[in-house]
Amino acid sequence: MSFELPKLTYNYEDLEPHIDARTMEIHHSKHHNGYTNNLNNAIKNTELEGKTIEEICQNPNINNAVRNNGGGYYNHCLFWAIISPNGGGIPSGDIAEAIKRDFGSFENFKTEFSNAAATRFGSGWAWLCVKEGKLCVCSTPNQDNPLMPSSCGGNPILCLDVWEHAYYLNYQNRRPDYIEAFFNLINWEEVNRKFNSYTS
Ligand code: MN3
Repeated sequence: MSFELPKLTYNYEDLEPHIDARTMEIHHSKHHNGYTNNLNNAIKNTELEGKTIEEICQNPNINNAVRNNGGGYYNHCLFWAIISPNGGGIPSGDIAEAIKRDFGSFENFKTEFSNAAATRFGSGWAWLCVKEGKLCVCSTPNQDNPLMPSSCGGNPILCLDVWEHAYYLNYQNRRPDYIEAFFNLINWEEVNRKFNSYTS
């Protein structure tokens, strides 16, 4: 069994004007597809073949090819799942209560997450994780993620890709505008489902 590029539940143009169709097409069909193929090649005939992507990311002995492409595979799978043309707004349900409990307010969470995304130098990701039942925000370089041993060790439930390939066609150097637009796409129902899967 090898990893497969996930099909999106929306069309490339459906996230406009927040993420443009051309960026989505290149990001999914070229970048994510590349990580997927390179991951499959990097684990072929090794002890990692047949492991889940979470097990691969958590393995402390992975080489750079597996780390970069396994991270790239996992991170983009989560990213596509937690954005939606029908997303945005403020969360409700258990995740809303946990955000209020752990950040004080939704606005405080938004500020902390946006700062993590804006201040990640170069290429990387911003994350909302569940760690020991509590929410936390962090960022990682390159295609690393919180599951990897050198990172926070939480379970990711929300992420934002801040590589330039994720926004440059539409936003050029205006990363803060892209971060603000991302909040119009967050699929809070899906984030809530992931939150509950790690807390109940
Ligand atoms: Mn990307």
